[in-house]
Amino acid sequence: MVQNKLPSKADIIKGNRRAIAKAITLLESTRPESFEHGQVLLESLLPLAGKALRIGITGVPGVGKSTFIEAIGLFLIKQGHRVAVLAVDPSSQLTGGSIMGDKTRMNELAQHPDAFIRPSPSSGILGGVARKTRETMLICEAAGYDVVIVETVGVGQSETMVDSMVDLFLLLMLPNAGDELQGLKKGVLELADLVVVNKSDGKQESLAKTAQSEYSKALHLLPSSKNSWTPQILRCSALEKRGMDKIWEAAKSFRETLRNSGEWEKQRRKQTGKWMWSLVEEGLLLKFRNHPNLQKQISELEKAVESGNMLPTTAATKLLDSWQTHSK
Ligand SMILES: Nc1nc2c(ncn2[C@@H]2O[C@H](COP(=O)(O)OP(=O)(O)OP(=O)(O)O)[C@@H](O)[C@H]2O)c(=O)[nH]1
Ligand SMILES: [Mg+2]
Repeated sequence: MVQNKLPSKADIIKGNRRAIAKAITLLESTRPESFEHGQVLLESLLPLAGKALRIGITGVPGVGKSTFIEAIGLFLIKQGHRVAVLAVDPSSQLTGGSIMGDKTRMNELAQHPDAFIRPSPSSGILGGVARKTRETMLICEAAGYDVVIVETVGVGQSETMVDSMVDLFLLLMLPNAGDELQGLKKGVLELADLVVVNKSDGKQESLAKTAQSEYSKALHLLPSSKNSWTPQILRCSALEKRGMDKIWEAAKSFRETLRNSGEWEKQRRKQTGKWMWSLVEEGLLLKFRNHPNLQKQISELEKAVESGNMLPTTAATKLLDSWQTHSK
């Protein structure tokens, strides 16, 4: 890539969308040179990042995530905020990405000059998706987006991963409490700082009210959550764009509580440390698996373990010993 084609730091800070998009493309690149340029650029922008409120949003398919993001996004823009929406969708390689697939549900937001919407990076590995999303988040923050929303589809691991990159985790729920609670992935409810019962409109409004009180009870039965904040259960209608004010009030109150207790900074520091370690783990594993001197042994031992001729512990010890010998 020619040097002068690289996006400039100044353009990104000014919020130039083309420059932001280019920077993200560099970070997502698999070409070592482009990747390197992306990292240098990101490093130079780092001092300007970190000022946004980072919100993770999850919920089962059809709960109304896209409709909700459109509603809250437009609400926030009206309040003078600038909103970036990123997606983490480990399956996006197959589906083409959740955000792009239904951009029609975020039509107004997608076209707004104060919003930036980016679909999930299309890398099959969850760790890879996480890294790119984190880095994209930093670019967006440096570009002046002060609310970053990270959407994830409700499939297993991705919630925990999104939780490790945001400040506030918001769980959207359907108004039919009983079924929903059972259908939820274990542990997801415990991650939530805000639980929002969506579709509280028309015939479903009374159902939503019941759900709200059911969830309140359920949450109080759970052991105390990640921090000193008591999770709140709210209701909204994303379709009718009602309830956004209360949700935003709760989000601000959350930030206030955690800032006052010192947990805000602590959580961010912990997340960054964890991020470093996950990169180390990923890198090591990749080197290990691709080590030219280990290939033969890996496939032999794998076969031996799978056929029941060797204990996994024995095989793992052998491989780690060889790795140690070869990486000296
Ligand atoms: N009545 C009502 N319908 C809603 C509300 N929010 C979303 N819907 C409808 O629910 C359906 C699913 O909404 P989406 O926003 O696409 O849901 P999603 O969670 O993004 O779904 P996936 O992208 O498939 O995971 C659509 O038909 C929406 O119009 C709401 O507040 N009230
Ligand atoms: Mg959607």
